[in-house]
Parts: sequence; C-alpha cells; structure tokens
Amino acid sequence: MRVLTKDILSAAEEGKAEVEVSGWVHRIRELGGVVFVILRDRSGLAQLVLQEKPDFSLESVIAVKGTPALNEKAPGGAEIRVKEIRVLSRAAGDLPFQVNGDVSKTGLEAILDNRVLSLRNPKIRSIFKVQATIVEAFAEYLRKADFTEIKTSKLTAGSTEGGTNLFEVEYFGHKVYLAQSPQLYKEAMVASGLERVFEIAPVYRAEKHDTPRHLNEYVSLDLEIGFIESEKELIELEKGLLAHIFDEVARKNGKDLEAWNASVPSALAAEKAPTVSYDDALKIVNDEAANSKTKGSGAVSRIFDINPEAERLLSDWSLREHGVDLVFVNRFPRRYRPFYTYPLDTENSGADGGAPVTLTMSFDAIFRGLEITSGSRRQHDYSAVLETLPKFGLKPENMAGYLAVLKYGCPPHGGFAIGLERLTQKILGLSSVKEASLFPRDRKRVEP
Ligand code: AMO
Repeated sequence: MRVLTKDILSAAEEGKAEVEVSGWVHRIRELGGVVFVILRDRSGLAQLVLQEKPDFSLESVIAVKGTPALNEKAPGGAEIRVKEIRVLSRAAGDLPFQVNGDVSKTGLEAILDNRVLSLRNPKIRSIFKVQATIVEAFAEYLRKADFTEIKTSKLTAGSTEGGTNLFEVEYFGHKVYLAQSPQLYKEAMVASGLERVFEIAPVYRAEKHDTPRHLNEYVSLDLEIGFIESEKELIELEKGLLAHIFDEVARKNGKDLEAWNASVPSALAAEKAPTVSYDDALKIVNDEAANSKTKGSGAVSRIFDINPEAERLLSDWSLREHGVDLVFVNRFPRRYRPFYTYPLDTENSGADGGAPVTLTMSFDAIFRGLEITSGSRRQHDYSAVLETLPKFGLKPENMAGYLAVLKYGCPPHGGFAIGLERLTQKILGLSSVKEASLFPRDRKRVEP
C-alpha cells in the first residue's frame, strides 16, 4: 500500500507489515554499517533504514517498500525498515544548490539562480503553500459575498496606472502593452451588470527599480464593486477579507508559519486596524520620526510623502496605538492617484499650508511597513472623465472601449487590488518580495 511520509507513524502504530513510500532523497547518513536515508515527499520527511550502501545520490527519486516501525528519534516518530528499493529517476551528483541546507544562510541570488532546486527546500516551498491559502481564502470570501470571478486580457492598447512603466509588445505590426492592471476591464464588468467581480492574475510593471518591494510581474488580487458611496466601504470590505485570509493561514499553515517563525494578526486585530487621512498620516510619521530622533537615532529630515520610511513609521505607530501593524491611509491628494480616482469636492489647504489640494476617495493599506493595497471609488461620470484624461496625458481616442462603459450607464463603483507577493512577504517576514514569487521577473531575471 502506497502511503505518504506523514502516515508512516499511524501505519507503524497499526502494525502494518508493509507500506510503500516514494519521494526525493533528502539526506543520506551512514552510521555503524547502517544507512539512514531521509526521504522527502509533499507531506514531509521520513527516515528509511537500509542495510546496504545506496547506489543513488541526493535528490534522486525513489520508491521503497518496507516495514513501518516506531522510532522516537526519526522525523515524525517512525521509520521504514526497507526491503525493496526502486530508483525512479537518478539525480546527477553535481547538485548546484544544497537542497537540504539551512536556507536562512543562503543569499537571495543563489536561491533565485537555482530556483528549480531551491523550491525543493521544504522551508522555501512552504512560502507557496501559504500563498496558495491566501489565494484560496481571497476567492472563497468574495464568492460568499456574491462576487463573480473574471479573467481579462493581459494585452492592452494603453496605460491604466500611469504611462512610464509599460512593457511594449509587438502585435501583428503594431505596438500593444502588457496590462499594468485589470483596472478598466474590472470596471467594465461591474457595468456589465455583474456588479461584483474579482480577478486573480499576473500584471506587468516595467519598473526600473531593483528593490525588495518591486517585481516586474506580480499577481494582482483585484476586486471591483458597484453601488458604493465612498472608499470607506472598500476599507471595511478589505478588513473583513484580510481577517479571513489571516484566519485561514493560521488554520491551514501552522507548520509553514513556524518554519519562518512568523504569525498572522488575529481576525479581531485586523478588524480594528485604524484609518487615517493622508494629511494625518504625514503628521503621525513626522511626529514618530521626531520622537525617534529625540531618542538618539540620528538626524531626521521632514517626510513629505508616504514613502517606504513613512510606511514603516505608520506601521510602528499603529502597532503601538492600536495593537495591529495594519493601517489604512485614505484621502490622497489627486496628484498621487490615477485618472480614474473619484475626487472629493472639498479641498484641503495642502499638507504644509500651501496651495489648495484636491483630495480623492482613495486609500492604501499598509501592513508591517509595506503598502499591500491601493483602491478607490472611481469617477463614473462620462464627461468628467473626458475632461480629466488629457490632464493625465491620456488620449480619449485611445480609450474608446472604456469610455463606452461610462457613456452608457455605469453605477458609482470602486475597488482595490492587493499585491499577492507583498502580502505573502509580509505574512512570513521575508526580506524581499522576490522570495514570494515562484519565478520572479526582475530587470536581470527572465530565467528560469
Ligand atoms: P497599484 O498600482 O497601487 O494599484 O497596485 C496595487 C498593489 O499591487 C502591488 N504592487 C506591486 N507588487 C510588486 N511589485 C510591483 N512592482 C508592484 N506594484 C504594485 C502593491 C500595490 O498596493 N488598479 C489599481 C488598484 C485599484 O485601485 O483597484 C492598482 O493597480 O501591493
């Protein structure tokens, strides 16, 4: 009977005479004439006891038959005394990556250069088990709330999020672009009458930055919803959604969290995350920075924007004041948001008492010092969008499809997008977002 390594203990306890297991050779150790092979399969590790020297090397794929026996010293509390071995695939002896090594001591470049092998390391693979739970929980929560899942084209005629970071694609003799987001399509699907939609798909940003927070291709967890009045409803929706994701990760990925010495906020804590306006957020970060200066951590210059440093300070503040390092910032000035964002009719005096600034019904979610979400209510008024496009360097004639959505009856609507790799990174405390992408694309990496 073929079993998984995790079931060897119960097979031993039940006194089964023989089981079969198969997997990869994780480790080989010889001790006083006996050979111990640690076998790895999708469920974990198991000890095999062999009487003869093996004729296979690490990472070979084998199937063995033998008797399960209790042994407290073996991983999982049991082992298999092997009677028969079949080598299903022999691995070459010159492994370029030590799969069974301590990856916390391995540099990111080595991990990514040897991606197909580094993904065999159980700790590294656990990142993608957590990621799978996030995706599942995101979809599950929204399906229950009557959302419909959609899949939209990743080839577009133009920009949605700002013109500079587009990848061009040669398309039958003319130029098209890889989608920066499903923004305009998800809005179209709200207006199609579905009203509530979500999409889980890769998007593309030709960012030149090589930072721990940027990928050139990432998975966007997008949603869009009709008949809202302001971004505040979206923030409430995201709190419930994140609370569910955190709960599911805690329930399903206990061992994976343990491997990274990580934990998720409780659902209750996520629901209590504060919302602060952009202006208040700037005051908070400057106060926080000034306070840390008086504690002697060096000179601090004024922060004028919610930059990475500000995101970190806001998270610290939220953890201290509200018990959760998740914070929503809303009401961003117009200049920071894309053309489709709904403006507020009130103006503030400008963060530093300068010229009046138009604010928007927009928000970001910052989790553990990193922006994981952007969202907003959208401008659904056809003539207002026509007026706005040129101010953002966009040509109405290139956006006929989108404009038709607004021209022929579109409800007030809004939505947001969570970066899947960033959320995974922050749940597990990974130092770079690239670690949370199976095959990350950055400026110098399109292989493997
Ligand atoms: P935005 O451009 O802010 O908004 O992206 C939304 C979220 O996607 C993630 N993200 C990234 N992750 C990794 N690498 C990148 N280069 C990268 N860029 C963005 C972040 C970010 O918060 N259409 C809007 C969303 C909306 O309003 O519905 C949009 O795409 O987590």
